[in-house]
Amino acid sequence: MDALPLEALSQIDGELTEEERLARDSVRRFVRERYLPRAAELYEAEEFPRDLIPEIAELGLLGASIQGYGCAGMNPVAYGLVLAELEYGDSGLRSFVSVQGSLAMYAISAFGSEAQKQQYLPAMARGACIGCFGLTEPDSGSDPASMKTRARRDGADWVLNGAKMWITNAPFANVAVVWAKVDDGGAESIQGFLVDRGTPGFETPRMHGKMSLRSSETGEIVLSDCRVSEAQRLPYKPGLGAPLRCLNEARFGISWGAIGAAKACFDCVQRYTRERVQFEVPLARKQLVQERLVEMASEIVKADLLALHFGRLKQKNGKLLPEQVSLCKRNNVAIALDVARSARALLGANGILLEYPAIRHMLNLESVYTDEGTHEIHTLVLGRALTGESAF
Ligand code: TGC
Ligand code: FAD
Repeated sequence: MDALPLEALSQIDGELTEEERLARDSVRRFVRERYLPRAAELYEAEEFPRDLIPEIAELGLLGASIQGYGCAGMNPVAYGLVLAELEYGDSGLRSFVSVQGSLAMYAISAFGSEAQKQQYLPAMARGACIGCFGLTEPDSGSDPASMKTRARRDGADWVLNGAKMWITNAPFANVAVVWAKVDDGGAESIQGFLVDRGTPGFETPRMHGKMSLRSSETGEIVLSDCRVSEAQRLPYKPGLGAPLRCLNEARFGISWGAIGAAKACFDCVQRYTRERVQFEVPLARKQLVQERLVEMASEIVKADLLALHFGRLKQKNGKLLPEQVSLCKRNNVAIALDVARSARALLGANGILLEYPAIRHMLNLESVYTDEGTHEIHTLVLGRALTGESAF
């Protein structure tokens, strides 16, 4: 008897438009033909495939949900579907696209001046200019309000000092969106600055030794009396709300992306357990194995439905409540990590080999569980909303 593919079980296809299916399928082809054959090697070598950036841009994936400025203007569901396909390949590949589009480009499109949008967005959509997003610091992760990076006004310029850490794409980014505290006439406020590579006092040393998201380049941003003009400041109402709005976009994308990683793990063990024989029968004939596969499939289908529901809501209303985004990110990343761990276990010893995708996704998802707001931070966001009490 044939095995039922996940998509036949959920029949999500019937809920998608032709355009959404086309966007998903073109990225599916790209990932399976161009990325997956290299995935293990890139992971082992701690290398992001920069040579693929022109193809990623050609597919309209950079700033995909932004309207105008050379961007594809995809609806939230199409954007989510393509991120899931990218993360079927590797969380590092999805992360590159999330940071470029949902964080760096979104910050410029939502909070930048018209001149900044014209200068950066079309080049970023073409992949000719890569961005990164510097919020986290060595002593300020879950609590970005405690950041130490400072911007001081000096005549017509701003002088930036401080250090950002764990910054995706920083080692090769052409422009960094840097969030810094400004002394605003006695009160402190958080503001965003666009710092171009080559600006004196701007360094981005690469971080090595990660055992997760190895095919994503992560670095620091070191700012030592780094001088930028007023034209490089994002001219919006100062406050933490602006970077957090960017995070809403990226978290929404991650909640779709994680499903892609989970599906890659499921597809692998659905095949493997039908082929691998122990005790003279395929593993798939064992009830404990079937139960594990059923749990994995159920959680993936539920995660798909959750993402689709909130995607359609975002499409209709133009935005989601932050708590809805937290619910999606928290649930979908947690189930993806559980699915990856189950897949690793079902593969037995083979599960620890890079030849199979489970261990790579499992280790990657440990980062995804922590970045864009840890699982616990999203629990507290929802806890605050449901009780009216802040427990941060
Ligand atoms: P709080 O007092 O709650 O809020 C401060 C101001 O911000 C507003 N706000 C939001 N606005 C939009 N969206 C949200 N999600 C918002 N959450 C809060 C809020 O209304 C308020 O506005 P105003 O006008 O009244 O001032 O702030 P808090 O300091 O208590 O912190 C809240 C908390 C803990 C939820 C927040 O700090 C947080 O989310 N922390 C987690 C930090 C985080 O997620 N960092 C991610 C860095 S980027 C990254 O990880 C990239 S990974 C690469 C990849 O994508 O693959
Ligand atoms: P901490 O905040 O120190 O938390 C440590 C532990 O304490 C966690 O379990 C956390 O949930 C828990 N905790 C914290 N506060 C509370 C509380 N109030 N109650 C209960 N538990 C709590 N940042 C960027 O700005 N840009 C990037 O591009 C970027 N890319 C990243 C890429 C990778 C691979 C990784 C791993 C991280 C990246 N980050 C980036 C940083 C990421 O956003 C932070 O790691 C994350 O926000 C958590 O901060 P932290 O690591 O300092 O942990």
